Formats: sequence, C-alpha cells, structure tokens
Amino acid sequence: AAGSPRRDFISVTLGPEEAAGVGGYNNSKAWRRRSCWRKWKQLSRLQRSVILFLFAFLAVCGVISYTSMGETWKSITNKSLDDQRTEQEIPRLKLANPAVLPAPQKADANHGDYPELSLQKPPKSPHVRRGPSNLQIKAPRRDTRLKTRHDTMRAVEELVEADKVEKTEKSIISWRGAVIEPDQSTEPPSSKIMELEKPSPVEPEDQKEPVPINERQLAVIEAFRHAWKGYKDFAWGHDELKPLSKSYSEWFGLGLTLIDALDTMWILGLKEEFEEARKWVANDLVFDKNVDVNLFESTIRILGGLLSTYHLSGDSLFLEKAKDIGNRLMPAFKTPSKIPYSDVNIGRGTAHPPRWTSDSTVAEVTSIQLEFRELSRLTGDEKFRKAVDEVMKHVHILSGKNDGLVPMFINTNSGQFTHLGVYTLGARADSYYEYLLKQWIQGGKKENELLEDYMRAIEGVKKHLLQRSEPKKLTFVGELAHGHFSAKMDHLVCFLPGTLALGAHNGLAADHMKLAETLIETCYQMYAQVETGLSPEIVHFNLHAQKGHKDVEIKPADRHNLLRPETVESLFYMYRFTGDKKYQDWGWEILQNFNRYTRVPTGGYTSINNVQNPSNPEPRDKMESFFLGETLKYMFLLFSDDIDLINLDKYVFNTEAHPLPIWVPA
Ligand code: DMJ
Repeated sequence: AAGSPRRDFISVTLGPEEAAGVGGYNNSKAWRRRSCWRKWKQLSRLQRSVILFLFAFLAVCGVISYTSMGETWKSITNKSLDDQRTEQEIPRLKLANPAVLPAPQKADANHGDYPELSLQKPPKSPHVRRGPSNLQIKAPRRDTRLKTRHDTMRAVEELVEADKVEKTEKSIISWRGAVIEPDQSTEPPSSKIMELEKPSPVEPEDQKEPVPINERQLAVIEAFRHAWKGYKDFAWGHDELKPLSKSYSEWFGLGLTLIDALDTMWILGLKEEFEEARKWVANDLVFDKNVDVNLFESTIRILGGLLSTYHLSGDSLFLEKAKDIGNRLMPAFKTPSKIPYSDVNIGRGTAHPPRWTSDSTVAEVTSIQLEFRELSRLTGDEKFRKAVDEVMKHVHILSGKNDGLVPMFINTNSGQFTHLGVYTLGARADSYYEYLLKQWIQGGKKENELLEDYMRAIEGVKKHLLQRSEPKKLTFVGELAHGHFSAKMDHLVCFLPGTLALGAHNGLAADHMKLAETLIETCYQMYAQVETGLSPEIVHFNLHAQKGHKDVEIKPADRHNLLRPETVESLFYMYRFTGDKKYQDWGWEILQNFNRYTRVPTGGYTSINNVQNPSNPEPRDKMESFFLGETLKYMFLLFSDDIDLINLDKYVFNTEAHPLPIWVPA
C-alpha cells in the first residue's frame, strides 16, 4: 500500500438504468426490496458501516428528544393542576389574613420544598418604601428558589423582621417602652405632621424594652395610687387635696395637683390615670380666668408640667395649653426694670407685686428660665426667651453679691437687690443656683456667664456657708446675716447635693462631687436623727458637742414636714452617678416613714406638724402638689436601675421635677 494514493471518500456506483432514470419505474414491493438489497450488497463494508452508524445516531437522537417532549408535556399538565389548587386556596387564606396576603403568585416556584413561604409574599419592608434607592433593601426576586436551609431560615427571619417593623410602624407612641396601638394614642391625627417638624418627643432608643419594675418601685406606684385615690375622690380638678377633711383647697383654681402629677403618671406607667387626667386637661382646664397666680409657682408647676408631659407623650394638647398659660404669664415682665412682678392675673392680663412691697424674690425671678426658654424653642416665638434671658443678664452684672451669693430680694422698679447682707441657699434664693447650672446644661453648655456665676457661687458657699456639726461632724450649709454665721439649714437646701453631682457629671470640678457626698449624708441625717425618721422644715446644727445632744436641733416652729422632695431628689442624682445602693436604702427608709406617719387611710398623704412625735405627728390636712409632682417621682427614679428612664444626658429637670429636653444632648 505504500506509494499508492489513499482514498478517503466513499464512491457509490449506480447502474445505467438508475443513472439515466430510464427503464420505467417498477413500484412493486418485491422489486423495491430486491433492488435495495442488491444495492446494499453492492456497497463496500465501510460504506455499510457508515450508513449503519448514521441510522444508529439518528435513532438515539429520536429517543432523547422523545423523553424531553414527555417531560415538557408532563410539566404542562402538572402546572395546570397547580393552578387549579392555588385558585381554590386563595379565598380561604384571604379571609384568614387579609392585611398581609398578597395577590396570588401563580408562577411562584417555591411550593415544592417550602409551601408556607410560597403562598405568602413577604410584607413590604419600610426600607423598600423609604429612603434613597442605594440604601433600599431590595425585595427578593419572585422566582428565586430557596435552595438551602440557610436560605429558608433567612427568609423566615426577614418575614418576621418585616412583620415586626410593620407592626412598630403602625403604633404611635411608646408608653415607657410599651407600644400603644394607634387607637389608644393620645395624639390627634391632624397634629401628627406638625409634630414631625418639632424635636422628637421620644427618641427611638427610648422605645427599647423597659427594664422590669422592682419591688420598691411597685411600692412607689402603690403610694402614688393611694394619693391619687384621695385626690380623685375628694379634690378632683382642684389645686390640693385636704385628705382628712376629705375636701380640697384652692390656690390658683387650676387643678394644680393634677397638672403637677401628669408626667409622674407617665413615668410610673399609670396609663388609665393619665388618660383620665388628660381628659380633664382637654375639657376642663381653662386659663381664661380672673385669678391672680404667682408667676414662679405657676411657671414651674403648670408651664413646666405641661411642657414635660408634651415631651414625654408627644401629645400636642399639652403644648397648646403650655402656650396658652405662657402667653398669659407674660404681663408679669412689664415692669420698669424688666424684673417681673410676682403675681399675674391670667384672665385680665395685669400683673403686680405683692401688696406690701414692690420687691420680687430672687429665686422666683431667676427660676422660670428653663420653662420659658423651652417654650420659645417649641413655638419659635422668641419673646418668652428674651424676657427671661434679660433677667439673667441683669442679675449677672448686678452688684450686691457676696462671692457669687445673692441676696433674697430684688426690686421691680429699680432692678436692684434689696435687704442686702443676708445669704442663704434656702428659701427665696435656692433655685437661683440650681437654674444657673441647669440653664447652662439645657443650652448645650455654651452660655459661659451662667457657668461663671454658678462656679463663683459654689466657691461662695464653700467660703461663707459651710460648717461642720457636732458630734458627728456633718458638713452643712448655714446662712450668713450681716457677717454673722447661722447654723440654720432649711430642708430646701437639700437640693444642693443633687445639683453639685449633676455639675460634676457634666464635667465641673471633681471636688463638687465630694461636697455632694458629704452634704447628702447630712440631709439623710436630718431624717435619721428625728423621732419619726422624717425631716423637719428647718434644722439648726450643733456647732459644739453637748452631752446627750445630736447634731440636729429642731425649734418648735420648724418641726413640720410638708412632704418635700429635696432630699429624695438628691438621693436620686447620687444613686444615678455613683451606683451606691446606700442611697436607695436611705430613700426606702424615707418612703416607709412617709407611709407610717403621713398616709391617710381614706386616700392621700398629709403634711404633718410635728416630726418629733411619732405617736401624734399632728396631721395638717394638706397634700402639696409637689408630693406627686416631685417626691414620688424622684422616689420611683431613685429605685430604678434604668439610666434611660429620664436619661440625665438628655433631660434636665426643672425645679418642680419636670424633665425638659437638653437642646444639644451629650
Ligand atoms: C417645689 O415647688 C419646688 O421644688 C421649689 O423649687 C421649692 N419648693 C417646692 C418643693 O419643696
């Protein structure tokens, strides 16, 4: 074979008849069979192999395509069956859960493995509906199969998550973390859009799971309910409860206790009581009344109470009422010196000083700023803020101070301090110092004059007013009268440890905290050294050790207790900032003693005349509004371990314990 050319082709030789197409066409089967066979025989072996191979190949292709057609057919048949089943199930599911079920997804491929997912399209996540597209979380493609268990779990989680978000979206406000459904909301729908443009009343992080309430907090709730029962039964809508005579007293005739207690109810979670009180505010609280009110008292209790309740609840009713009373109080500032008068007639729009003098009290004219400044911020009306800022600027440059300590009176005509030479941190001056620090905190720690005045005043306290008692060497804050030190300390001064601690927490001198620690011990001793375990209104400290004498002496005229809050207030701050449980224990003792000596069985608590007589503390038949507004609120907060329950980096309490937002929270 070498050298001979290789033929790589098949030649088929046709006979002459076939080639010419002549000789007629014999169509008989036998002839055709014979002819084919003859032709097959004439083919070479290779040719026959190729042809056989071609036939075999075609046969295999035929079988494959038949199988595939069968599958297609089967699939078409199944699909139409599925369609029928889904159509039948839809009405039943629609009835079961109309809000969530989407339109039927006929072509959804999920049925096989995870039928429960295939029937229900995930509810739209709010992320899909809101926000710039690059931040949107895309909904899964409808034809995506869930191949793995991991995929399934994720899908289930997404569904649950989306459902949660949707539910949260539907709810309006949080009741200290618990969700309130829209129909329970106190927010009138029309005001909601307006609210969004305002500073958010409840930050999202405030809506986290509430820390469970403990036994002591429950005891506070029980005490509040008992007090509220008395107020509701005998004094509803009036200023103060007289629990023994089962009646009430009026001061301004503005439901003072009810307004003072609103935010306490909110904080304690007393929803029913709050709703009932809200109704009274909505329907019965009218400021258009021919009545004289004290500017300071109505600002801290009414304006402050309404503003804080507005912030906590988000209910614009309270802001409207706050605006109303704020406007009605403004005539007080129309004085020659711009130092406001003490009294305003909120119906007539006239103001005047007390009948016997043209002086105002320094603490009063300098402790209305947190409230009016906040009112300006909320309303956008600067007049409120301007009026109170003017007072502070004026007092800042005024002569007559003693190392930052202020006298107790200021004249509304001349604008000068009067009755010079007497310095106290008690009545008539106390909250001047408190509001220097708190305004500085409220405004984001930028107003340096306020800080300067505060720091200087604390130095003045250290220099002139601190002494130590005998025998226990308790550090206390006395008074200075024309150069003479008096060992007299009002219970009111017990706000000071809390204020000092708040300042230290906000970065002020560390020795302020040390002083706070020693002073709160003293305030506690003002309770502990007394027979009933309750502090009198005023104590005198012994400067010299005498046999059989304690540190604390009480004069007959001073041995009453008005259910005041200051010590409990400071205990709250001290516990928040140190975590030392002894402060909670001290507060617990005080609550028990209030229950022992001031609780009236038919409802309410009463101030008493004699803290030194446990067998007859001489009930006075009056429950001050600040017992509910302040004392029980601070008790509840003191016993809480939840620092977000009125977070002190977000809120600043006014002097009546109404929390107002810090404008630039830490
Ligand atoms: C409250 O009205 C306020 O705390 C005010 O600052 C002082 N007096 C009472 C409570 O004692």
